[in-house]
Amino acid sequence: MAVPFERIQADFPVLAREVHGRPLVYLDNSATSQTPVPVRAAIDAYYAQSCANVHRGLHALSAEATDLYEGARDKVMRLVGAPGRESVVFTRGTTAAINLVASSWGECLQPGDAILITVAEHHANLIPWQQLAKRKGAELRHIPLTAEGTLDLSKLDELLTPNVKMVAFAQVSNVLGYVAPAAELIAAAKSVGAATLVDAAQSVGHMPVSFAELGCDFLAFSGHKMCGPTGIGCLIGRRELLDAMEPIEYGGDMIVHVDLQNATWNHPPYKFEAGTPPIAQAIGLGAACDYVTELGLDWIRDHTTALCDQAAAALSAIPGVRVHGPLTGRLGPVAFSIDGVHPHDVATLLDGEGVAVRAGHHCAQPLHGLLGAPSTARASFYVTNRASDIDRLVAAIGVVQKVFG
Ligand code: C6P
Repeated sequence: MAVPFERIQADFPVLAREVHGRPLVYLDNSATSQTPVPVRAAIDAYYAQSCANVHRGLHALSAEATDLYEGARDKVMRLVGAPGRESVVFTRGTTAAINLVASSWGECLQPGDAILITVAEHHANLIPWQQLAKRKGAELRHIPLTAEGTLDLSKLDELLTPNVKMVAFAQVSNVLGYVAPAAELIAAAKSVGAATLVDAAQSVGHMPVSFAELGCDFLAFSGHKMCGPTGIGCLIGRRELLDAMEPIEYGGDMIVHVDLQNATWNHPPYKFEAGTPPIAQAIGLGAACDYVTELGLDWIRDHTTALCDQAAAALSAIPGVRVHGPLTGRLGPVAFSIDGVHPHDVATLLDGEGVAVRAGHHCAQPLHGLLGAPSTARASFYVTNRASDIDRLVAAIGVVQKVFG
């Protein structure tokens, strides 16, 4: 069911503010989404009433904080269909989750093994595998793109040889906005016995995502792109793999027994959560899980896709403007270039009109090399947007083109 914009306005007071004397149009959601009142209230309630460390104290506040923190884990488990709460590891974000897998699971790689990713990956799902491949004498292979800017699976059989041990890809590209054929990729990876990691930074909280239904081995995402706070994300992992993996950080809470020479590890997820965790942030993430569930993940996906389709059509109809990636079916980001104008100038002039977009390589430098544009401007849509935001974007692009003649 459609969510009325009045409800969204009430939940996101920031939408009423002005920047540079113009009403704000926030189109940088793929970088970080806005934070609704219920999420901020959950964080505030922890600090106001239950602020204490978790898993340690025998006093009431510590017990409350532990319940809130572990309750957030249950909410994440339900949102993404994780097989159990021990499969939900809290991390700093997607980047930390993928690095954890590459550093720990990656130890099983041998010289001559291969890792398969795509040419469109965010650096967070590229550099950890590059470094692992170098360390282990493994090969890093890449799935190419079609001319339209979606994944080209026509050569998958050639790329997916039996020595491929990991297939890792973004479920939604943070530049091209396509939704990857995740089920097909995971099934193909399984057919050669490869493990799979889904970078769900741009998909969890944007569409229904189920770890169980996908059948992948690892899933990584961040709180701050799905109405949650910064500084928190998750690695969802298959229990057998998490059991077999070594921790990559050592300290409090991740042990069972320590003597002066040796230590034994706690079970997952605690084995991977050394030290005081981001307690308030995890509680905020739990509230964000409630929030996106209440709005409805089908509605969020349909609403966002409809806005992306409209934006891609409107932008590509402007002479001198080029949209990168498919014109339909995108989920969130719409990257574009304006002839003769540097994307940083585009973003600066749009900001002057009250329209917030991102410009740069969006942490996907190799992809931008392939696009033939060292950087692009990117408008990205989410629950806080409506069709009139596209009108404001188009009008502001008119101003940019006027300034640059
Ligand atoms: N992309 C963007 O503006 P972190 O920074 O760890 O929360 O998320 C990293 C990350 C991983 N994968 C994908 C597909 C992503 O989009 C991101 C973050 C932001 O596009 C910030 S660079």
